[in-house]
Amino acid sequence: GLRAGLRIVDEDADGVDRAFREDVLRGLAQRQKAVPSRWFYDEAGSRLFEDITALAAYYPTRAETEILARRGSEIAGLTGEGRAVVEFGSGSSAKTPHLLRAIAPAAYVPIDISGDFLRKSSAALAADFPGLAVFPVEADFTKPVELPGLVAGLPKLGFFPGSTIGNLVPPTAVDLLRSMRATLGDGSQLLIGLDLIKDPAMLVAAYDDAEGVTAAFNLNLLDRINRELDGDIPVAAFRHEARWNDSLSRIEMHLVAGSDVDFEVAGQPFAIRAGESIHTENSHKYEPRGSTMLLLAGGWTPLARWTDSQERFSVVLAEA
Ligand code: AVJ
Repeated sequence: GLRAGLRIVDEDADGVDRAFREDVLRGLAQRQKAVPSRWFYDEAGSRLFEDITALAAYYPTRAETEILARRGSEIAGLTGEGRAVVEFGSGSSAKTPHLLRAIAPAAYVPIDISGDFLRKSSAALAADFPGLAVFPVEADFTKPVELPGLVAGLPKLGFFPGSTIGNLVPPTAVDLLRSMRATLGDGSQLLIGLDLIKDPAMLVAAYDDAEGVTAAFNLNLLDRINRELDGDIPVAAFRHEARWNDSLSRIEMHLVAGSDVDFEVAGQPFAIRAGESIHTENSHKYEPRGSTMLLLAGGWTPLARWTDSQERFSVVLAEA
């Protein structure tokens, strides 16, 4: 059953607005304009991301789900019984049932910054797993999170699917892994999804689909800025672009200006020249040794690694 939600971070609407405004104003003032990708996920953006996961070209969701569905008993053999599963950024918790069915945990602790989403998906999951104790925690998991006292005595299995770690540049990714280590404690394990380096054409196709859903997802950020930060960015002057940055091993998403544009956001003037871009996302891809080095730097020792049948995506189990 669903236990009383614990409100650890109570960031009010003003607090979110302030952080958004600061990130956007700082990012648009840079020589390479940039807005952090975490601001994609307003209501429209979250819906568009769900649409992305169903696209033929966007392989990560299907590949990772295949791994979790097929490797459940192997994963369970290595995690053992009786752990509390702690999911970071649980969102809609779409992949969680596979894991919960496989390892039959003692408790499930979804952590998400979005309380509404968290409560809805926790309630749905608790209904599907009637015997499972569910303790949702509304918090920013980029910092160490205090877990509910009722799971304090249980060994933890952190769950961080979706290759969300890929959105972070390596130093930030290492900080996050260390925070998770602090949240989960000694004796814990982490099950994490990492996307693999592959043919750049396949990578670019996954981030620039023919249906234009990813383009809409990227451009929605400008609509959000205009709406929430009193902006007048001419959205139609920008086009979506996905680039493979080979030296940094990442897909980058940009919004490229088709003409010289002047605009305002929150009373501040900005200008962008034709051909210049606003950099909106990094999605880092790893080869096996790179993911091992990243995890080790973050305080985690890999125990096992699985890929899907087409070797597009990896899931790694590591121990503290
Ligand atoms: C949710 C961060 C894993 O990087 O693949 C999908 C977001 N961006 N298409 C990713 C995303 C464009 C996605 N993550």
